Amino acid sequence: MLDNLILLIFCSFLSHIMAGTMTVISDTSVYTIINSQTIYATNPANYSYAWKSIDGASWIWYASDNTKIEAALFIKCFSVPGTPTSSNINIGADDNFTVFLNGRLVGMKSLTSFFLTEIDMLSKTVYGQNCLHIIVENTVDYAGLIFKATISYQ
Ligand SMILES: [Ca+2]
Repeated sequence: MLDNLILLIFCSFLSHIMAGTMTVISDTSVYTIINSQTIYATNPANYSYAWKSIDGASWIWYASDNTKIEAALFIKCFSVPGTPTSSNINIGADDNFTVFLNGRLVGMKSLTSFFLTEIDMLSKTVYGQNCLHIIVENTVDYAGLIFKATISYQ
C-alpha cells in the first residue's frame, strides 16, 4: 500500500517535470522542396494592414521575389518529447493555404487567409516526430506565409 503510494507520488512527480510546452514557428529553418532555401519575404508597407504579425515568427517565402502567381510547399518537422495534451497552429498566408500534419489534413483557407486563423491539430499530433506540410498558393500580388504551432505535452 505504501509502496503504491510512493510509486504514485513518484510518477506524478515525473509527469510534472516531463510536462512542457513547445512552439514551432515560420523562420529560415522551414524547408521548401523548390530550392531547399527559404528567404524571408519582406512585409510591404502597403500590405502591413493585412499581414498580421505573430510573436517570434516571420513572414516567409521561398524566394526573394514574392510577387509571382504560383504555389509553394513548405515543410517543417519537429519532435514532441511527450504525449500531446494540446496542439494548435496559428497561421496566415497570402493568398490560400492548406495545412497537413503527418499527412492528415488540418485545415485550409482561401481569399482573406492572411488574417490569422487558429486551428486545433491535437488529434493529428503524436509523441515523437511530426511533420507539417503547408501548401501556399499566391493568386495575386504578394505571397507569404507565417505560422506558430503551440504544443503542450506531458
Ligand atoms: Ca497574394
